[in-house]
Order: sequence, then structure tokens, then C-alpha cells
Amino acid sequence: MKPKQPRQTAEVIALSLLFLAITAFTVVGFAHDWKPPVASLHGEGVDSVITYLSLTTGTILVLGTIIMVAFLWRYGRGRVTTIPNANPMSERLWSLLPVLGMAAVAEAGVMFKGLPVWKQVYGSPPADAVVVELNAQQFEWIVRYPGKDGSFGKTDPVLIDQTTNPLGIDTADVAGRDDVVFRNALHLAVGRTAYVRLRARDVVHSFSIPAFRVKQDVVPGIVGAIKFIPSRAGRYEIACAQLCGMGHYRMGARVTAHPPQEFDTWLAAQPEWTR
Ligand SMILES: [Cu+2]
Repeated sequence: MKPKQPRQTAEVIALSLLFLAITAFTVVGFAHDWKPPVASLHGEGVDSVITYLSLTTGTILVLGTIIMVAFLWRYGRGRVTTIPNANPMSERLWSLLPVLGMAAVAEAGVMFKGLPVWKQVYGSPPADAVVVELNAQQFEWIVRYPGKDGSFGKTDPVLIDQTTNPLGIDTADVAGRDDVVFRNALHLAVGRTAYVRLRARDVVHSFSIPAFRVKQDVVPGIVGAIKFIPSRAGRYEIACAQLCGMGHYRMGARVTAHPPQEFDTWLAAQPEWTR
């Protein structure tokens, strides 16, 4: 065994350096704020969940790495091949404890930090909500407002015509005649709940507004919904956050958060889709 020692020492040092480098890289990478400034009311809650998880799992990562490196150093040089007085019970205990610890950290995060945010984002909208429908398809977002009557008209895939009727709205249904339809631009009001109905025509997409901390899969055959309250006026990026095909990269759009009165004026000025 003796002649092998220098090589094994080099291996232990190399492995230790690798673990430490990965840890340092991860910690430094998460230390700077990579998120755009929050522009929605529930966004602070999402950020606090991210901070909580980064700090707790980051601490576990650093401690775990230090312990692993110490064990490599102590037992990895061929000096100790069997541990004297090994105790299977204590081995089991030391395997179980970290699992329980990790589960407690994660569950506490979900229960105390995540659930209050979840309640803000899912559920039925208040009466004054801005209701809008987003239809995802390769590779664009088709936006529909319900018009003056406040209700969406029926749609039928058979009626779809990409230039004149991209949603296949059925003109036989009176509710659909005043719907407002356009592409790749969403308009909302600051301080009013936005209730976004989500539909997909072809594959799974994901509706994402990083500044609002909103991300929701859009699944064909299911009408999903998400709600949030814009808190700062401005224009923000909408992206598809699910790889949905060759043109996924260009499935972007813009959302404008208007001051409330400006939003009402804007919406009133939009033509009905049939005109
Ligand atoms: Cu997509």
C-alpha cells in the first residue's frame, strides 16, 4: 500500500478542490440579484421563497461539502480501510437524519412561505378583475378580451382562419361578436387584478412574465388560469418558458401595465374583432 500514497493524496486534493470550486461557484452565482425588479404585488412573496430556499439549501450545500472534503481527507488516503467498531444502527441514523432535515426544510418552505403566495395566484377573481384570455400557439400569443358584454364568445377549431379569425370565434354566438383580438401584446391595469385564462392550441407552452414573477404552463385541452396584480406601470417582457419547437426563441410578447384610467381609455378604443 505504501508506494501508492502520493498518487492517492493527489487524487484527494484534486477531488477536494473540485468540490470546493463547485460550491464556491454556486454560492457566488446565487449571491448577486439576477431577477428583474418586482412589478407585481405577490412578487415579493415569490422572491422571499427563492431567498429562503437559496439560503437554507445553500447552507446545507456548503456544510455538506466541507464535511465530505474532511472525510475524504481523513479516510481517503488508504490509511483506514475499515472503521473499527462500526455500528449499523448509528449508520442508519446518520443516513436518515439528513433526509428528515432536508424534508423539514423543504416542507416548512412550502407551508409557511409558499402557500400564502399560492393563494394570491390561484382561485376565482374579484368582480373588478381585468379578465383576458391568452391563446398560445407555435410561436405566438393571441390575446382576447371579452368586449363590452364582459363574456367571451364560443370558439370552434373548424372556424379558425389565421388571418381573419385566428381563434375560430363563432359569430353565431352573440357574446363573441364584440370580443377584442390581437397578437403578442397584453394590456393590464396597475392595482387591478389581472385574471388570465390560458389556452394552448398545439403543444405545451408556458406563460411567463419575469418582472411579475408569473409562470404557468399552458396545456392543450385544459383552460388554465392565473391571477396577479401589477404594481408598477411600464412595459415588461412576456416569454414562453417551455421549449415548444424550433421557433420557441421568438415566442415573445410585451405586457403594458397602464395606470387604471389610462387602461379603461385604451380598452374602450379597441375595435371588435369582426371590424
Ligand atoms: Cu411556446
